[in-house]
Amino acid sequence: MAQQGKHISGQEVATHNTRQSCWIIVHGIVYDVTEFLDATIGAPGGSKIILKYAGKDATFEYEPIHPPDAITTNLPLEKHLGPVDLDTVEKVEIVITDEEKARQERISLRPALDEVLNLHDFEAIAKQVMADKAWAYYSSAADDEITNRENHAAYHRIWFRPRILRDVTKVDWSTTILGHKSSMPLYISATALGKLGHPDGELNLTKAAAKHGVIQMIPTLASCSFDEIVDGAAPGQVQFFQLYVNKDRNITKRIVQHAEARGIKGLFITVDAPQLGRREKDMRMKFEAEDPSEVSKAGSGNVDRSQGAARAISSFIDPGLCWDDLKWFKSITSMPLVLKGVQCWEDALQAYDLNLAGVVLSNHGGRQLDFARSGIEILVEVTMKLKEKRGLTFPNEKFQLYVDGGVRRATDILKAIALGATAVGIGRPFLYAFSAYGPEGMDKALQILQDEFEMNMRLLGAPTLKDVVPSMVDASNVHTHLVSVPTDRLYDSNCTSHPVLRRDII
Ligand code: 173
Repeated sequence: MAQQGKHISGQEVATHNTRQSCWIIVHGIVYDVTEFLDATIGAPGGSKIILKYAGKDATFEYEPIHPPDAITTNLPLEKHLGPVDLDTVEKVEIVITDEEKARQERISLRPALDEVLNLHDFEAIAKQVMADKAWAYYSSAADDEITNRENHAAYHRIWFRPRILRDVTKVDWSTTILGHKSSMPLYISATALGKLGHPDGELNLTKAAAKHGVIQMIPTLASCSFDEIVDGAAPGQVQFFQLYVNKDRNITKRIVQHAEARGIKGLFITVDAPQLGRREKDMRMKFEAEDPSEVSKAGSGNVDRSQGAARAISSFIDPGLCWDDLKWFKSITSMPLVLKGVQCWEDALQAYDLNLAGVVLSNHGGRQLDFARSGIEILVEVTMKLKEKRGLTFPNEKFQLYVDGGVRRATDILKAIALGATAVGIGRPFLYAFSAYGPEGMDKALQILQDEFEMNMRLLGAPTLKDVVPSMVDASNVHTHLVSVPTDRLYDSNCTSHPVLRRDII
C-alpha cells in the first residue's frame, strides 16, 4: 500500500494484475478495484474489460464511457490508493486496427452536412462512420427488433385530412411542456452513454437544445456527469431528468434531491425496465471483442460473455419498484412526476388517479419487450379510455401525454399532437446526428425539424398547434398489426454478422 503523500510507482501497480488483486490507473490515480470486479456496478463489458487493464493505465478505455466521477463515487475511499508516478507507468499501446483505419477513411468521405436532408440520413451515415461497438449499442433493440421497426411503421398507418383556405402566412409550432416553453412540441429523450458516439457526449445535446429552445431530458446513465450537463446549460435553460430507481433508495433520494436542487423541472421515472431487454447486436459485439488470451492471463475463471454494454451497467436498477413507491417519491421531491414507459390505458389511468403530472407512452425505443406496441398506437387507446372513464380531453395541461419511439419527421409529431399528445420524445436520431457530425450535426437535426414544421403546418392548414385536432388525421388503421416488413434486419444484418456465418461484410 502506498504511503500518504508518496506517489505509487508504475512497477508496483503492474504487480497487481490478477483477479485476486487488481489495481488500475485512471487519470493518474491508482484504484484497487479487486472487489469491484464482482460488484453489481461493473463497467460495460463487465469484469473482463477491467481485467484487461489490471495493473495498467485504463484511462483510454474509461474516458469515452463513464462520467469523470463514476469511479470516485462508486468505489469506497479506502480503495483510492493515491497518485501514480506517471513517468514510471508503461504507456498503454493504442493499436489502430485496420478496421479503425477504414472507419477513419469513411469519416473523411462523409457527405457534407448540407447534403443531409432529413433525420433518416443521419442514421444511414452514422452506421457507416461510428465505431462498431457504439453503433451496436445505440442501434440495437430487443430480441427480433420487431417493436423497434413497428415504432416507426405505426406512423405509416396514420394519414392526414388537411384543411384548406386558412390563412397560414404565419405558423407557430411552439408549445409548453410541463408548463415550460419549447420552440417545438418535442424534447430530447434520455439515452445512455453519449460519449460512445462523440467525445463531448450529452453536452452536444445541451448546447443544441439551448440554441433551439428545446428541452433536454438528462439520463441517469449519461457519460458526462449530471453536474457537467447542468453546468453546460445556458442561463434559464430548462432540463428534465430521467431516473432509474436504485435498489438502494438512499442513493435514489440523494440523486433526486440533488437534481431538484440544481433546478431540474421534471422527473421522468423509467418504469419499463425492471430488467434490461436482450439487445443481441450489443451482446454479440462484446462476445466478438473477447480476447481469450488476455482473460486467461488475468486469471479469470468466470467471465460473463453474455453482457452487452447496457446490461453490464444496469444491475443496480430495482425490479421491485411498484406503484406504492410513488407516494415516497412525492414525499422526497416537489418536481412534477412523469412515468416513462406506460404501455396501456389501465396504467395511464392509475397514474392519473395518483395525481402524477403525466406519462410517456413508450416501449423504450423497442429495446425492452419485443412485440410491445408503439407509443402512437397506445396514445389512441389512452385518450379514448381516459375520456370514457374520467371525462378527460387531450392535450391536457394537468395530465400530459407524451409519446416516444420511431419519430423521424415533423409529420410524425403532428400526428401525435392531433391525437392528443403534448409533445414527443426523440432519442436515437439525435445520437446519430452528433455521432456523425458532432455539435453541428445536432444543430442541423433540430433545424431540419423546424423547417419540416413550418412547411407541414401550412400544408395541414394549421396556424398553431391548437389547430392540429383529431379530425386532421385518420388513425382508423393504427391498431392493425398486419404490416409488410420489407427486410428482416435481424436475419440480414445481425445474426449473420457473426464471423463464422459472415460471407461478406456489409
Ligand atoms: O436502453 C438502454 O440502453 C438503457 O436504458 C440503459 C439502461 C442501463 C444501462 C445502460 C443503458
